[in-house]
Amino acid sequence: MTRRTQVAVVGAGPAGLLLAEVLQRQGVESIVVERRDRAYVEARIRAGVLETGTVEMMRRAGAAERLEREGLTHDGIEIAIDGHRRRVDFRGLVGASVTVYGQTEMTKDLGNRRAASGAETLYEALDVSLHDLETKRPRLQFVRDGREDEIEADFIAGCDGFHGACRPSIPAERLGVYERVYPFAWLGIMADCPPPADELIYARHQRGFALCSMRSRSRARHYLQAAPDEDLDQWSADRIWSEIAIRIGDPQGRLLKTAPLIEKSLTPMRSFVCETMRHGRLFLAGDAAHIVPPTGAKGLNLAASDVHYLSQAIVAFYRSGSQAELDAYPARALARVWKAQRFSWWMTTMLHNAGPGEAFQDKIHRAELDYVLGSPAAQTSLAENYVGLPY
Ligand code: RFL
Ligand code: PHB
Repeated sequence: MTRRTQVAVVGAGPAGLLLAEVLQRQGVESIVVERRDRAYVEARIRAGVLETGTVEMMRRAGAAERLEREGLTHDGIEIAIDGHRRRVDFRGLVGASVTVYGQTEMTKDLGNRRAASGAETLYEALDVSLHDLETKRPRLQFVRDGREDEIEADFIAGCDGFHGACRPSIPAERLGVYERVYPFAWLGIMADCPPPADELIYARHQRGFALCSMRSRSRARHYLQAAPDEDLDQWSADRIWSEIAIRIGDPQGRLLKTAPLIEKSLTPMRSFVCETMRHGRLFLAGDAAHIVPPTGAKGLNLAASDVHYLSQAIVAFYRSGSQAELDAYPARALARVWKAQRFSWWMTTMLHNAGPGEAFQDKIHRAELDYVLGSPAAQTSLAENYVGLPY
């Protein structure tokens, strides 16, 4: 059967659901097509720090009620160098803050909003393929419940993440891609215990980077710099907790509470930008077009800013018939993407150990961090980028 809609959205992650719901509230209809089932999508533990702009996008999607009630406002972060902690005061420096709220919760809220509005989300859609992208009637084909299905749309939004089907549908010779892979990864854990401080602690230590984050006052989310091929079986809970304690400067474990691990995973670190965010009537948004290393907490927030620019362009098209905003989408989105790439790369290199044979780099990065913590001007720049550049 062939379904017909205005915007066919591939991927029900934050980018896809946010786009579909923001469009819905502006009278533009869409169908979302997702490879996994809803429970899987909503349980994927990832980001946790939202910029003001991302919170505003949740409002524009009509899905911010619980976020406004349960999200934790953070006015700053702490940075530890070799165990000595200092605070960077975002509110004092730039008059803004961030909101700590799990990506899992954000996806659930958007999924509920979408279900309540009666708009269609087709979960467990397999073998998605894109067709006729350079015509006015692009199509999506896929298999669901063992049957072939098709959507014909005015536009296709590629919100299917880094490993999705949309970016590979652009002819290789048209793709402009920039990439850097880092020689380290993050070992991440989650546990039901209070975090060691009221705000996040980013730590640079001779033994490697550590981050103490949270999902709530009773749920901690922590990360340790590890090798990209680290064997997680070598990391018992005790070893992980004591390593975090050392790296944040709390070797006696006075601040760091512990609890059984409810998750343990390894995340590779990569910077990636596909500058071809549009091909005919296909538009990419979020991780489908770009990946940042997580140190600056920018990935999910970039997905939200892409959705801001893309939804504006699509709505303008339906209101005025003009393509101008659609034509401008890649340049507008990329201007912000590259600034967040720079910030994420800078935070990553400054806070991690560069590894064996890189003693000079390590000295420079440590000196840079020392400089930042001693300079109100440098801290202002960090704060301005961390809370999110304006749209
Ligand atoms: P997603 O979340 O990957 O969603 C894409 C969706 O598309 C589906 N899909 C397909 N559907 C149909 N057909 C196909 N062929 C498909 N292929 C894929 C997938 O199943 C999925 O549901 O991309 P999206 O929506 O662009 O969202 C991006 C964010 O998820 C990502 O940038 C962040 O999680 C990155 N990130 C962080 N970002 C922040 O802003 N702040 C943070 O604090 C932060 N911390 C993190 C992070 C990412 C992490 N990991 C695991 C990569 C911490 C970590 C550890
Ligand atoms: C998280 O809570 O998962 C998190 C927080 C800050 C980051 C990255 C991840 O920079």
